[in-house]
Formats: sequence, C-alpha cells, structure tokens
Amino acid sequence: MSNDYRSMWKNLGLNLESHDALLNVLGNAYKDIFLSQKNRPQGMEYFDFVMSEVHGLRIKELLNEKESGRKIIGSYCVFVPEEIVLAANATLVGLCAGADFAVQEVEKVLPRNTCSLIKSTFGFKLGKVCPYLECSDMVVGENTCDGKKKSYETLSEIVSNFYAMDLPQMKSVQGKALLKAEYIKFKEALEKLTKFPLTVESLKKGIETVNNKRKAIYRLNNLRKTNPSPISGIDSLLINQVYFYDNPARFTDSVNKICDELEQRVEKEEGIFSKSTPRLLLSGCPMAVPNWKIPWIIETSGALIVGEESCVGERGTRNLVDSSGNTIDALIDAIVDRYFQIDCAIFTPNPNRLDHILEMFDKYQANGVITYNLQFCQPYLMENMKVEEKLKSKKIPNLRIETDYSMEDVGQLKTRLEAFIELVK
Ligand code: BJ8
Repeated sequence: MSNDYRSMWKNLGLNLESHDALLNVLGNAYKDIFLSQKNRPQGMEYFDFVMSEVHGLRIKELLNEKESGRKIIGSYCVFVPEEIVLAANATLVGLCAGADFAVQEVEKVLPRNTCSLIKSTFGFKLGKVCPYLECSDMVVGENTCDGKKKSYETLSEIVSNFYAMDLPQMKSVQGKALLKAEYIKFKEALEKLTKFPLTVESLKKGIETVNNKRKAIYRLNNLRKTNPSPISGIDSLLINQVYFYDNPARFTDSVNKICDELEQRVEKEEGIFSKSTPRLLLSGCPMAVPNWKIPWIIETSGALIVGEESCVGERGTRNLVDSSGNTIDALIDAIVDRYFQIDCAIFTPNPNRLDHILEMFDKYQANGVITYNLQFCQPYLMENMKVEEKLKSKKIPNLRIETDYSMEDVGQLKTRLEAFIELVK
C-alpha cells in the first residue's frame, strides 16, 4: 500500500495496525475464494480491482468529492433512498460489514446475543478500521429490527453525525404515509447539510442514475437464469456487494460490460460449471463484504448459486422508480412507491416475500432453496418458519442455515450443505 494511503487512513483516524491486520485477512480470503475460481469472466477484473482498492483509491475519490463540496452519506439499509442523496449533491455508501472485529470491545456495549451484522457495525467503529464510516458526513440509522434500532441509541453516542430515520412496520396506508414523511424529512436534512436544494431536474437525474444501476443488475440476473450459468454465484454476489461502494455510473458501465461478455458465453453455452450442477437459491439475511462464507462453501461443494433473495441481491434491487413526474412531490411519491415494496422481514405480515421466493425459484430454474439466517436475527428466523411451510407445500427442497461471521462452524456447515446438494441432484 502506498504511503499516500497510510497518511490518508491516519488522517481519518484509523488504527493503522488493526487496519493492516484487517486488510491482510481480507486480501488472503479474496485470493482463496475469488481468484482461485476457474474460467472466470474477464470482466471480473474490474471488480477485483475495485475490491483491491476498496479502502484505497475509492476512499481517495470520496475525499476528493468532499473537497469539491459534495457530502458523503453512510447507510446500513436499502431503505435509504440513493435517488434523494444524489439529487442533494451527495454520495451514498453502504456501511454494513461482514466480519467480526473488536469483539471484546463490542460486547462491552452490546449484548452477546446480538446478530453479527450489528456487532460488526460496532466493531468497525470501535476498532477504527472503516474509512467509509470515518469519511461520512452523515450516518443514517434506520428503525428496522429491534436490534438495529436499539443499538443505534448507543451508536449515536459514538458517531457524531448520526441521523435517525423512522420506518413503518406495516404495509398500510398509514405506513406508506410515514415513509413519505420520513423521506421528506431526510431530504430536508440533506439539503441543510449540503446546502443544495433539490430540483425536479436533480431528482430526475438521481432517479435515472439509480434506475440505470438497477437495470444493469437485472441484465446480470437474467443471464444467471440460463443453464449453464455464465458466471458463478459468488462473483455475482460480489458485484451486488460492490453496488454499495462504487461510483454509480462507473458501476453501471462495468456491469453492462461484463454482461456483454456473459451474453457471448451464453450464446456459446459456456458455463462456469456444467449443466448438471445443482442450482440453489439463497434467501434471507443480507451478506455484506467480506461475508462470503456460505456461497464459498456451496460453490466448492458441487452446487451453484443462481440468485440471492436478499437486500444484497434481488430484494434490494427489485423495481425501478417512475421518473415521469414533473414536481418534486410527484417524484418523491414515485420513490416511496418503489421503496415501499421492499419485503424485508421486519414488516408484519410480509406475504409478498414468500411469493417472491417462489417466483425466483422458478425464474432461476433452481433445484433447492437455502434459507440463510444470522444467529439472533429474530425477523428472518421467525419468518423462516413461514418460508419453510410455503416451500414444503410446493415440495421444494430447503435447508435452513443459522450461522454467524465466525469460521468455527465451516466443517459442520460443509457436511450439511454437501448432504443437501446430494439430495437435490
Ligand atoms: S431492508 S434486511 S437492509 S433492515 S440480520 S440487523 S434484520 S437482526 S439487515 Fe436489513 Fe434494511 Fe431489512 Fe434489508 Fe436485524 Fe436481522 Fe441483524 Fe438485519
């Protein structure tokens, strides 16, 4: 790493020693998991580069943006509307982390039985290893599950620029009105921060930029529906993870570029695995970088992941925003219409998610469903019962996984996953 980066990290207040250790682990895991794959599409080189520079060049770019007057907004949830952020002359970055860090410190401020996703949020802050968090001008915490909303009370004490966003819990008329009120409040807070009042043009442009990003992902998803699939599940997950960090326009171009290549592969029936490889759908909690454990085990055990029913996946990217409105209010309504359809398990009841899982199972020609739950995640674990019932009624093979970010259970998970893969063959 260049000295340039080291002084940048130091200025951001990172703990250089811990940060070096994190990058080291990340780099090695990346090599073992991603670079060891055979017959990868060439277009993955771009995403490899992004990942190799995820704490380097990308942070430098964000700091340059800040210098030129833009603001950086950090978020932990796909309910934070990127369209509004972009329209207010700001850049949105994802802050969720997928690795344990500073666990002892974390357990001084959070109960032990908190999900890994929340714990890592705190670990990355307390361990001073996240340059995205440190360069954010506003950190948005949303009221979703109980774990997140209660832990944000503590996070707001250690993050100086914390912003709380309330979210509905029911898909009712009142719920939708609450979402709209919160988005308007958020827009006003952004305008105050950036001193950049939204205009119809800037909002339309924001909507178009994010729609384009989603459309590129739909192209990728469609290509994954073919058999043999031209790309692995783990590489596709990586693209969905990079979605939260990269410059939106450049990301869109890069996804479209790899899709051009994948289309040629599909034409030649050139797959990443053979046609007879079992195809699995992953459904459940989001997987943030570098949480690659389950996909890595699955794809080194003889199966392929064809889709992610997840916020880092189709749940997060499904549906576009209608950009035809001619007033800010009409455009915000269109944004609310789109986001209100996200079927996160924090909603009660949440029947659409069950339908979406079945729909994805068919569309992606899957042979089975792995339901992925983080330990202590009440919403997804509870909803898992309903998902299982539904899958059983359709005679769809399903395996429930409950795990955390540690690597201790890899052996046991591998045994269970291998047995399941045998079953669906
Ligand atoms: S819209 S899924 S990104 S809240 S794993 S912290 S639910 S206890 S992440 Fe999420 Fe927004 Fe919903 Fe999507 Fe809580 Fe569960 Fe932990 Fe979770």
